[in-house]
Amino acid sequence: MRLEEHLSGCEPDLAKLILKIADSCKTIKSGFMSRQSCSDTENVYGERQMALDKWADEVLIADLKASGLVKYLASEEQPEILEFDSAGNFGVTMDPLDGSSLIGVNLAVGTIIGIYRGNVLAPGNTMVGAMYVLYGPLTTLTYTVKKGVHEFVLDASGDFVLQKENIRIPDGKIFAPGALRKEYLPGHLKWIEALEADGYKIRFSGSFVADVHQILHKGGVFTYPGYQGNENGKLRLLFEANPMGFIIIQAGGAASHGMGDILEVIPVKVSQRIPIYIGGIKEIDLIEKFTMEG
Ligand code: AFP
Repeated sequence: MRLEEHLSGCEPDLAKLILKIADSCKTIKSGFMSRQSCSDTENVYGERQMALDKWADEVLIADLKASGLVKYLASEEQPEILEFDSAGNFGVTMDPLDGSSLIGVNLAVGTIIGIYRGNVLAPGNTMVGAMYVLYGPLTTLTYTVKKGVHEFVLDASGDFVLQKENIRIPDGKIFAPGALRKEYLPGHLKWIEALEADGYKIRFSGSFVADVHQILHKGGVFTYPGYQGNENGKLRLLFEANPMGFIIIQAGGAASHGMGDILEVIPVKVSQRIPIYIGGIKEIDLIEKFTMEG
């Protein structure tokens, strides 16, 4: 089944928006080849290339502006929320190319999207949909509109076709821990030691979207915690934590900042950072217990 057909039961404008973003992601995917995956360097023809993350940002901004569906657009690459003169009223958050520092070493990267009605400076639990596209050996698109989490793969004819429907996060013993161990806060260290004692294996690629995708399929937990000197961690609430947390929660998992649900946080600024724990409910319950104990 193609993505268009799968979205046929969805509210028409929301379906159109998801399809528009899917098309933009196909353009981004083609850019990895045509733009020689260079980052502010010269390609084989001696032409100067714009960094792929900045180019992907321009592709999405242009497409979403032209769609007439989006009024507010917040991008990790832009300092302010963009506002379009549009008939539609969707708000979109985007990380155009998460993990972009890995492009040079050919590891998986992705595009992360959150969809709101109206402004995006709102708690994650007001999202009406979220999706990500992962550019790995295959290009996959995972979306939710609060009716399950579904995954599509880009086939040779350029269509996203259904690969897995109603994904549920399984039990698993993988952990993807960001930040430096010597800078862990006490509750976090205790939690990491508990996971290690329980036989959890490390799988951390440096690409949040790829690491969370693996957790969605194999179980376990991703974390980029707050750490000494940076109690809010590294990753962004609007662009990374909320959309991926929303998807994992829809798949039966949980998303926490260590003290409670990430999706309940009221953002105060676009670039807000937040400690992240995303994955299975039992791992999230445990970190919240350890964090509360101090
Ligand atoms: P880039 O987009 O600059 O590559 O950053 C990726 C990222 O935001 C996220 O995808 C990773 O989980 C995290 O940074 C990795 O951070 P460290 O480099 O500190 O491990």
